[in-house]
Order: sequence, then C-alpha cells, then structure tokens
Amino acid sequence: MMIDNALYQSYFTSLLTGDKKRCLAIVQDLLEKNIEIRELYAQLFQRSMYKIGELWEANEISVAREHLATSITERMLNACYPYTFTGRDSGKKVLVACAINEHHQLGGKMVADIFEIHGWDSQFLGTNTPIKELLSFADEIKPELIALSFAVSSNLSVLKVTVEAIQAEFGDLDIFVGGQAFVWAGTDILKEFPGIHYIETLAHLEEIL
Ligand code: B12
Repeated sequence: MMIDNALYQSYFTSLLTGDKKRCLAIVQDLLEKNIEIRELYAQLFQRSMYKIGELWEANEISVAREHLATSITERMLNACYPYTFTGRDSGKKVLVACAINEHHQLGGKMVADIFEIHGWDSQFLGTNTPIKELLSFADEIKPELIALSFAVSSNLSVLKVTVEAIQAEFGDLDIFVGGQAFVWAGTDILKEFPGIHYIETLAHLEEIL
C-alpha cells in the first residue's frame, strides 16, 4: 500500500486549505512510483472527498470549501489523464453518464478512466444527462455497455424510467450501475431489473474488466 496515513493527512490538509500545488506534487510523486490508478482514486481522492462531505454536512466547512476541494480533485483527475491511456485497445466502447438531476460527477469520471485503462473507449457525458440524449448518443456510438452513476438516493427515482428506456431501444444491452445512492438506499430496487449489474467499487469493476 503506497498511501499511508501520514501521506493521506498531508494531502487532505492541502485539499482543505486550497494548496493545489502540494496536492499535485503528492499525486505526481505517486504516479511516478507507478501507483495503481484504482488505489489513487479510491484511497486518496474518494476518501478525501467523503471526508469533505462529512465536514460539510456537519457545518464544519463552508459550501465554498467543498466546491474548492471538488474543483481541485477534478484537476488532480486531469493530471492522471495521461496514465489512463495505457491499456491495449480492446475495440470496445462504453458510454458512461450521470443520471438525470445527478450533479455529482467525480465518481462517473473515475469509472470512465478505469474502463479506459482496460482498453475500452470510454465516452463520459458528465452530469444530469437527459434520457433522450443518452439514447440518441448511444444510437450514434453503439456502445457494448452503458454505465450509469447515481450519488444521491432520491435520484434513484429515475432509475426505472432510464433503464426501461434503454431496454426498449437497445434490448439486452449490458447496463452497469453504481454510486453511493445504492449505499444510502440499498439495492432492493435492483431486484426489479435482473439484467442490471450493480458494481460497488472500482476494484470490483477491474475484476470484471
Ligand atoms: C462534491 C459534492 C457535491 C457537489 C458535486 C460537484 C461535482 N462536480 O461532482 C455538488 C455541490 C454539486 C453537490 C450537490 C448536492 N449534494 Co453532494 N456531495 C458532494 C461530496 C462532498 C463529494 C462527492 C464525490 O465526489 N465523492 C467522491 C466520489 C469519487 O465518490 P462516489 O461518487 O461515491 O463514486 C465512487 C463509487 O461510488 C463508485 N461509483 C460511482 N458511480 C458509479 C457508477 C458505476 C457504473 C460504477 C461501477 C461505480 C460507480 O466509483 C467511484 C469511485 O470509487 C459528497 C460526499 C460523499 N460522501 O461523496 C456529497 C453528497 C453525495 N451530496 C449529498 C447531497 C445531499 C447533495 C445535495 C442534495 C445538497 C443540497 N442540499 O443541495 C446536492 C444534490 C445535487 C444533485 N441533484 O445531484 C449527500 C448525499 C446523501 C444521500 N443520502 O443521497 C452527500 C453524501 C453529502 C452528505 N454527507 O450529506 N454535492
């Protein structure tokens, strides 16, 4: 394990105080030491953003600090970008999107990168993707798989209509879903959709790919 507690704390303090240069130095050093991207994303970026969420929820930090941390994390993900084009081209395509009304995009972006590392061409549409757009873009690029990210539990209300629309148009096209919404709300809702695969972590996703 390359990220020990001291390193994590140093990164987290830098993130919280807006010291993006220090964040970048830490990330670059880990990349140069060939850290697994999955480990970097989960143990540094995800862990620190979950902590930011806790502090924000407890009113211990402002919305502005949360926004700053999010934007720095986006920049760190961009710094990792060259390291995600390492896989042998598998010729497969995945469309990754956040559901309607879903404004959290770091998780979906990480998922798209993991596919890329495994040789997939990942097309990430970002937040709040209207179903009509999702369908017409899928029709255009003909992906082997659609991956949807849900962070807020109340957004699961659109899961049914989204999945039904995809299945009506593309039959049994594989659909992966994931995100914290399922951690908060549970996965019972997925019993209605036996064909849908819930993937909990980046590690699990890598095992499948
Ligand atoms: C940053 C942030 C925001 C930003 C997002 C900006 C952006 N550009 O993304 C903004 C300000 C927009 C925001 C808004 C809101 N937020 Co917010 N937000 C967060 C925060 C602090 C971090 C999110 C994040 O980036 N996490 C890190 C990523 C990497 O983790 P992740 O999303 O879980 O993704 C990982 C896995 O879940 C998985 N995964 C995710 N998707 C998928 C998909 C597939 C296919 C697979 C295989 C895997 C997978 O892989 C990822 C990597 O491991 C979280 C705290 C938290 N615990 O996450 C709250 C949090 C998610 N937000 C929350 C809430 C309540 C809101 C608001 C409703 C607040 C409000 N009152 O307005 C709004 C809702 C907006 C909306 N309609 O979506 C709650 C959700 C609680 C719940 N029960 O649903 C949280 C948990 C905060 C809290 N503790 O209360 N938020």
